[in-house]
Amino acid sequence: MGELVTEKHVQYILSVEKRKDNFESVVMEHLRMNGAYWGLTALDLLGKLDTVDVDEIVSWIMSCQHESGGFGGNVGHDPHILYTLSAVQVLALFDKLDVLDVDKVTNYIFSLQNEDGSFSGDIWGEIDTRFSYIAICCLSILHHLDKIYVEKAVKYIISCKNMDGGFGCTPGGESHAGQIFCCVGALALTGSLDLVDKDLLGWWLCERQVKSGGLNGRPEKLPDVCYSWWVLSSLIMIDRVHWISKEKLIKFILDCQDTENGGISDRPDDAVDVFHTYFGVAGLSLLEYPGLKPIDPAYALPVDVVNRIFFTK
Ligand code: GRG
Ligand code: ZN
Repeated sequence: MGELVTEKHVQYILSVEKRKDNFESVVMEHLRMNGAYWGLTALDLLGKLDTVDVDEIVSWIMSCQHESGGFGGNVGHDPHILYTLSAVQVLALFDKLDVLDVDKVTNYIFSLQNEDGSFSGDIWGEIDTRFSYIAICCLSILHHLDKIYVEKAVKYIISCKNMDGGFGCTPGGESHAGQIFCCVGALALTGSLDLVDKDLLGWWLCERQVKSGGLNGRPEKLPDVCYSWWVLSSLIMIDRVHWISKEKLIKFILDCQDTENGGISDRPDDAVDVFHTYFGVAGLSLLEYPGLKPIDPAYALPVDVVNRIFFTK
């Protein structure tokens, strides 16, 4: 089995951060804030966060903040809760949370909570359990979970639980590993994991491992490196990670590397991108692959960053 080509991945991530004129950057323009989170968290897990210009990134992040308190995907773009979490996470990586006007950000998040406890992603109102997770994760990082109706938020998430033990994006929505990560993560962060049927959900999640060792996001679907994050982090949070083969999953992720130019793809021999590079590295970190910093499965941030948030003050 090959090894993780750490140095190549570092070079790949740094090159994508800088490039402004290639296809991937054009596609990524409106999600640059998410891209920054994926790339920079991967760099940190690889032990190379010190290779970037912190001040430049922090001032770019702050220039993406809207007067409502939310962040856009790039300068001048509309705010959305998706980019707001990425902005807060990147500031946490750099230990720069103190540049934030915490009331402004937390008021923005609270403004998105609905009567039934759910969250909209922005003023246009789309509701999804992704946004429940994001709201809870963001507020928890900012020590302000008390700003929202937590009990109602938990109740809404539970209303999205299915007979198979999984969770969907709204009540009655099909179980999908991505939504399961969001719901289990939100329940973990609010101390409500007792509301999950761990054996039933663990069974559904471990069935996501296919012959090649990779994980898919739903029955009958193809395996994809990003599910090494969505599925594995959920299995860890409910304490059932020993129900899959870690060795086979490590091999699958390593097989998705571009060993020449760096980067990780969704499946072996596909084109690499920053999203799958991050989730491949994050998955390997959860699998305790040597040389990587450990990552927290609920906050999706390196464990040392989470410890700094909660144990220094
Ligand atoms: C901090 C890690 C982190 C996340 C923030 C945005 C978010 C919260 C979570 C997204 C969860 C989610 C729904 C992930 C799934 C993404 C994905 C690969 C969707 C593809 O779905 P399909 O149906 O593909 O197009 P399949 O794999 O089913 O064929
Ligand atoms: Zn994917």
